[in-house]
Amino acid sequence: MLRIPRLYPILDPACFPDAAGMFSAAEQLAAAGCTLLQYRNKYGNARLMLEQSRALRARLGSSVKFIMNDRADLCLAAGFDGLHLGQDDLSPESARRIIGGDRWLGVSTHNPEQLAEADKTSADYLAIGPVFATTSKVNPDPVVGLEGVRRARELTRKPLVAIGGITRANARSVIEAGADAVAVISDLLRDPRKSAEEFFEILR
Ligand code: 3NM
Repeated sequence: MLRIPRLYPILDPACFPDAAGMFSAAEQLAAAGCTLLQYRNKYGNARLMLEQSRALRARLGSSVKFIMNDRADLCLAAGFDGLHLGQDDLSPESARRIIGGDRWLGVSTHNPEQLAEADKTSADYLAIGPVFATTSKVNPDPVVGLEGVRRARELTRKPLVAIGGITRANARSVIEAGADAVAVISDLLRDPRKSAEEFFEILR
């Protein structure tokens, strides 16, 4: 079973003024000790997404594991280390056939039924969310709260990633509820290096 770092930053180009800002944030996160990053782009075309993914890899090298959101094809094309699927993407088994057995596969879930279902697949880790209210996702599912994290913990032995509205102020409570890691967009945007260092300090 894989060992997932406590902090799992998600880079979404929609949250940055330009690509250079996103690349700079990625470098700062790596400097703070982040070893796992997800690239999530809900608006870009495939060509742009591949360009940005390759640029991320070129800048950060292989010390960081890169996870592609949604797109198995771009995961392979960019030489990424894993793929993260939502409930409307390819099924985990279909995606697994494309990415092979060695790359990481993560699956987003939003309630106990989805989590139990995803637990039966070859996913390497499961995500549960949104734990708290979030403005980073369009049409988020209802918040599951810390109780949702506890319930998820009871339903799987796979590494559990909590997502949605997680900040330095509430991250500790999310880990205490049973999550192995927190996935974060907003609370890493301002001064990414300092913020990530503070997350690591809080989650030690
Ligand atoms: N997925 P922030 S919540 C990308 O519930 C994403 O599956 C979610 O961003 C889910 O840290 C979310 O800014 C947004 O709240 C996370």
